[in-house]
Amino acid sequence: MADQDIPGIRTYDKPAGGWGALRATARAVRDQMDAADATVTLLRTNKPEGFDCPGCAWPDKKHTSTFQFCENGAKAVTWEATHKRVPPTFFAANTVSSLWHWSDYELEDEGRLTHPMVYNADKDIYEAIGWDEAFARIGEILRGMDDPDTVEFYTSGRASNEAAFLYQLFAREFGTNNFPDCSNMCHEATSVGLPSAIGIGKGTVSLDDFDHCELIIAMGHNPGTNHPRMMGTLHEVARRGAPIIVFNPLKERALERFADPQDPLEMATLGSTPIASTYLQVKIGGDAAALKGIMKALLEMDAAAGPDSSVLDHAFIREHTQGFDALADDLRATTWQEIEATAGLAESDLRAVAVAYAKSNATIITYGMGMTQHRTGTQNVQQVANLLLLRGNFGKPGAGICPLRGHSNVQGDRTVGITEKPTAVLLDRIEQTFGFRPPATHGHDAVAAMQAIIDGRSKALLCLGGNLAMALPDPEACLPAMRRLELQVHVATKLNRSHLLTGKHTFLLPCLGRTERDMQAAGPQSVTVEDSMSMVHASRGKLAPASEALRSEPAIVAGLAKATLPQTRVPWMELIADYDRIRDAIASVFPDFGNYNERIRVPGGFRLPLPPTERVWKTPSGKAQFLLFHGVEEDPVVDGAGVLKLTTVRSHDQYNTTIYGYDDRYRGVFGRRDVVFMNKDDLAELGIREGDAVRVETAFGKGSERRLEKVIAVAYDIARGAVATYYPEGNCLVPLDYHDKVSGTPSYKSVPVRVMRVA
Ligand SMILES: Nc1nc2c(c(=O)[nH]1)N[C@H]1C(S)=C(S)[C@@H](COP(=O)(O)OP(=O)(O)OC[C@H]3O[C@@H](n4cnc5c(=O)[nH]c(N)nc54)[C@H](O)[C@@H]3O)O[C@H]1N2
Ligand SMILES: Nc1nc2c(c(=O)[nH]1)N[C@H]1C(S)=C(S)[C@@H](COP(=O)(O)OP(=O)(O)OC[C@H]3O[C@@H](n4cnc5c(=O)[nH]c(N)nc54)[C@H](O)[C@@H]3O)O[C@H]1N2
Ligand SMILES: [Mo]
Repeated sequence: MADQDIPGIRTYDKPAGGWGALRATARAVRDQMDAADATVTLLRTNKPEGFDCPGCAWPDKKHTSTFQFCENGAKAVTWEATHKRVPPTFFAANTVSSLWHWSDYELEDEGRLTHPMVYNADKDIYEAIGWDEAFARIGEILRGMDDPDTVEFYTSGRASNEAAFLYQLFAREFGTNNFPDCSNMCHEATSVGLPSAIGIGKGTVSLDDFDHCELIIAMGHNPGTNHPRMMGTLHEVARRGAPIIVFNPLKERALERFADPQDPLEMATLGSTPIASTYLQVKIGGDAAALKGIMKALLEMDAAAGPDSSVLDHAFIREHTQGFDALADDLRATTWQEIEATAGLAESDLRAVAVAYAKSNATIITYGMGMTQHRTGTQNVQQVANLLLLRGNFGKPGAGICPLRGHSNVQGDRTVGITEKPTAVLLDRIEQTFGFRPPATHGHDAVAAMQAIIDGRSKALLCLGGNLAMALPDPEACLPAMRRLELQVHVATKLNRSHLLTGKHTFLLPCLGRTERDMQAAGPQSVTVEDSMSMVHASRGKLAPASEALRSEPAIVAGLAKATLPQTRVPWMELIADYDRIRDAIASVFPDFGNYNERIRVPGGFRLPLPPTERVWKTPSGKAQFLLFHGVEEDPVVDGAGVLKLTTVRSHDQYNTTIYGYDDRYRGVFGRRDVVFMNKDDLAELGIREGDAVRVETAFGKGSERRLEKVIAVAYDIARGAVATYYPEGNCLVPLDYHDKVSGTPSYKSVPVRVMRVA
């Protein structure tokens, strides 16, 4: 669809996967690792005695399967296991101010951090520091804080269960529930929205369910890039003829056609398999309306089919749910005109989805950030649950809800206590196990933490991984605020921009990655992680650590805690000597982890209980709940002249704020990221030609002060009225308080904007 003469913009007419994916993998290996090391390392990914892929949270068949090829998994692994290093001499040669001018790609591509470092403001450089001294100085500063609630404990979702458990214990013994975490920017709508609907804030399907489903509805996710191992599953489902209905404003190549590198015939013949049977280019933010349309159509079909109708699962609705009548009233009161206008889809298309859904005896709905990162994120997720409940799609093979989680252990971190709103049960159990009473006052999530930092209420920020300043919206407000902090501690594998926003005292503490051997007093250790289907399993790295000075995340957290809390009740050093002891402590606080150590020694690990799979509903009423969606208050400017809706997405060559490279192969972009994807009719209406330099402005609030400059317009097969750009570049257009009021999730996927040509 691209003009041929725009540099780096080409039409990509091949399927996703295939030989292109193999070539890209070879390139990732060549750029980062020795080929021999890489082969051995990649072969250990997701194996019983191997390590869990840091790429995504999609499960594996019992972690026993033969090697599953995955281009973006290989990128994640080789990026971590790279031979490149960032030693103290690098910092001596580069001031922090000079590093600021490096791109995000260049910063991380320098390689792995090797030594603990402390910022010296006089010289504007990071200098090496010993571990004990770093711990002692951090401990002293933390002890000097007047109020524990002025300290923020951020977690990014790569941390293992063991590291995350110790981290929350440290923060709570210190005296706060300030747990901003990456999940707050990601699947918080799931964590908050689903418990009131089905009694648990997690997905309910297992991999086996994909063998039995008769229909998949895939909403707002891009698995060819972000959950590549899911493509094997979708490929199988498509090949056995089950329909896959996609809701996505952008045409994503992997959801259209995929060549499975695992399939010798497809590879040899350059064949491919169509994935989506129907592709509906919903308007940005139109999913809840689309779901209401499908439900409205179902209700009408059910009424037309008479008293014995099986369009709805009446027995299930009677026995297991509450709120059906109110839902039905609301759907009848909602007009097709409203639905069509908000969803941007025709009544006939939504009726066709309802027919397919009514035919299927077992449906899975999968969804990602295209559903959660909206001001209506929580309601979007709840409408998914409603649709599934109408036909009893819980607690039977082949059916259920499948949120595609982000980071490889983001779900596990939440399970083991990273939450700013602890339950009384959690506090009691921590007290019973460790003998101190943790605070009960609710703490900050990610947005609230940054707001507190901006206002000066919070003075210290500890980060267990991640790149918080770049991940959050509104860099204009966040970046200067970070520099005003009294203390920053970053536990990290690689250098990123947040590390350059130095406060009064700033420390970089380099840690082991998943791929590396973790040796403690009792010998080599495994950690555990939970995938997006609630399977908990062990992960053990084998590579020699990137530097002898590295420590594991649990050991760093223990070191910080011990140095900060002289009266601690937690035997930190004993716990980290042998991670079995951390797991015993986890099992003592969370009974679902009973016999934790035995159960992770079984290949594949174990599954945490998911009551909805047994049609048990841990809601206050004991029933699953239909929850209504009436829409949110209007956007400040929704349909003003020339106002479009912006979404921010990941390219094929990035992992969140980590930029592996500048290509986005499946969308036909090569060697650049400064693009804005637009519908060709919108371009024409605005008098913009493809390749023109444009400016994107937020269409409300400070308005034209929020600008993305120096980008070019690219015509793309995207819904009318929708605009897409890359994350994190687009974050400057998202106000920090423009978020889902229920879950706090920033509305990264739906911002009213104007686009104009610049000279
Ligand atoms: N290689 C790689 N793997 C990753 C990551 C990565 O960055 N790189 N990130 C990890 C993390 S933390 C996460 S959370 C996941 C993210 O995985 P995804 O959820 O797939 O992430 P996004 O790139 O944000 O893509 C969201 C999709 O939603 C669509 N979309 C945008 N707005 C709307 C809308 O209003 N409605 C609908 N229906 N669709 C919409 C976009 O077109 C895009 O296809 O992946 C994880 N895995
Ligand atoms: N506009 C926009 N913004 C978004 C999103 C979006 O779709 N659009 N998505 C949001 C989502 S879903 C998420 S999850 C957040 C991501 O937010 P974060 O999780 O904070 O960000 P990452 O980019 O994943 O963090 C990368 C850094 O993690 C460190 N790291 C990597 N591996 C390890 C490890 O094993 N241990 C430790 N300690 N550190 C490690 C490295 O130093 C690396 O630089 O961003 C959010 N921001
Ligand atoms: Mo995420």
